Amino acid sequence: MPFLSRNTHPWSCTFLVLFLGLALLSSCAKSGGPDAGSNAKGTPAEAEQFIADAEKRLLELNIKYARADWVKSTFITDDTETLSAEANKQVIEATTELAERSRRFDGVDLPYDTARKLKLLKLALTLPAPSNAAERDELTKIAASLEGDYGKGKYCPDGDKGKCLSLSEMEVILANSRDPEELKRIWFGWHQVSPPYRKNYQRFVELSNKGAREMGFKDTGAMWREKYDMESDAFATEMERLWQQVKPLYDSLYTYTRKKLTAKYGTQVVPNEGPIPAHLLGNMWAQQWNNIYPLLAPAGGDRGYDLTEILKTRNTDTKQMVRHGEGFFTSVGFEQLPGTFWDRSLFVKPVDHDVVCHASAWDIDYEKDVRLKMCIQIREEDFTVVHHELGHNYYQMAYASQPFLYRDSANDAFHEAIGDTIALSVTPPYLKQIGLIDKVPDPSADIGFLLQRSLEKVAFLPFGYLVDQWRWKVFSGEVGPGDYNSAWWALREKYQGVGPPAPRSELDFDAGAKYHVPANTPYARYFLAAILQFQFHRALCREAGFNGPLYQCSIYGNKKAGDKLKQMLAMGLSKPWQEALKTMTGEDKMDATAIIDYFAPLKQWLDEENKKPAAVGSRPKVLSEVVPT
Ligand code: X8Z
Ligand code: ZN
Repeated sequence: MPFLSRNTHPWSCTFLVLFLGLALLSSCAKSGGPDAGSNAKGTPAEAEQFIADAEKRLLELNIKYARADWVKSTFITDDTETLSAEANKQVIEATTELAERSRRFDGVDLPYDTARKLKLLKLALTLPAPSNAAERDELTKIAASLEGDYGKGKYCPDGDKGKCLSLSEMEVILANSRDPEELKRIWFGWHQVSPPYRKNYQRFVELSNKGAREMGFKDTGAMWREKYDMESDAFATEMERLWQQVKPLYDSLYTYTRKKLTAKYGTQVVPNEGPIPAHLLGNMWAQQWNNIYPLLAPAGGDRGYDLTEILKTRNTDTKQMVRHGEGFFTSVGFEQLPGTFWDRSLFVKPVDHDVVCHASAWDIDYEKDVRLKMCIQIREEDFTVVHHELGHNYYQMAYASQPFLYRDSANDAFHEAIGDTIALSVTPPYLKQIGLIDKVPDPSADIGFLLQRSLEKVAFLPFGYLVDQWRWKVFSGEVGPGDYNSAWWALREKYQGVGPPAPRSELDFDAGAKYHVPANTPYARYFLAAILQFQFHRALCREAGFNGPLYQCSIYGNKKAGDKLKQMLAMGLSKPWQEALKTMTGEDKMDATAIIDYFAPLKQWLDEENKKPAAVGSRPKVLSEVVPT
């Protein structure tokens, strides 16, 4: 629910979930003020006053909620969960009531902004919360507990409570170990976290759908798809169009990766027939493969530096990691982050209490009190995530001067794409400029650079696409509770060509082991953002007057590109996303040609490599050979 999620301060995570989950679901049809229930049409002047009052009231309640939810997410206890849920309930009640009352302006001829804000308010209200109070409460509680359960999740090998591993610790092992047995143990260990809440999730889906239907939607998934200023079905078609554009690139990367993994582990571990086992790809969800770059690096064309090594050797601390991100934004003309950001953010995983470690960027007061919550580790992956999160924070500050109902991104994928767009400018010459490397590697390292980046960006595409394919099917009932797990793996095999380390059953709940499922955060945004960020990058590079290959462009220090970016960010949600896109790129459609251009030299190289005989077997397998299409 992008418009309602605007009312959620942390972009991407926790709170989004709460809002998407709780708020969505708990619509309390409370009768409101003096005009509630009146059939009389309101006048344009009344509509304007109504919106002004609504914005004031919602701003206050949302700030209260943001504070309570921040405390909850940085200190998970029963009490903080209750306090946060209570504040959330107040936001929900007010929003519900206002949306009800706004109906008296339906069909009235109104000025553009008033009409748009009324529409946003109504969209915010399309929360699938059953009107039945007991069901609404049940749903609210389930939604709160699901994210908490994920956040508290641990794996204690051999049941020894003294040796428990957090998700962060397990992620490090998944990234660095090359022992398939250890990788498998850790993978299974983490995937034990979700079966206990599988039943709750099932109930959550039922109740949420009930709410969505009461609001006139087919189901919760259809409601999510409505949020893109398009017909629900047209949006699904648009996603598929983009996926088809990028699929050949993914296929080339997949084939190459498979060959290298077979060479490393043998066909006993990577069977010639069938998908790549998910525990071998360096990431708990096999969603990004950059951590196994060392296994895949081109023989004569390694990228020539290891940022994790460099950051560690220099004893970079978490604050310096964030300073690097800030430094990029200020170089293109953004202000420094406010003092309160540094005082109030959470950068380090506390040792003595549970927090929601999944990174998120918060907008506490809708002005300057922005914060980062992230258990930062000193490694390249987190260097990139810091840029991602600061993109959210700079967006939040850029639209702070808009009226409350416009304080959000053009659509949720825009919010996800900004920091990543900046991170695309983290090129070797940039790293040299800021003193992180001594020498820019020579051009023979370009393929290594592109390969590393493709393992982060291209490998992600099918995962980004399939998470909501699964959820949409679950919400629509096409996948019933008895098939949650088999449907999840069918999609993972079909799109990613990845399978579980050993057969799974319906006692498992592997989709639930991915944060955004228990947290109820829509995921299509990340797929779209993965494509949009290259479109943004191309436009900003053009603005900066860069003419070379797209992958060599960095807008570091370029105020002209920065101004262009700021112009779009400052629009917030005041115009449909197509207009925002046009402001920055001159284009009004999402388009994958930029990501394809960016990786064109790599694609050519991969295709040459893939023609060569494999060390094991006669020829590297392509995706369609191992996974029936
Ligand atoms: O959840 C995130 C961000 C916060 S919005 C850390 N991402 C997705 C994920 O981790 O699954 C960024 C990439 C995809
Ligand atoms: Zn994000």
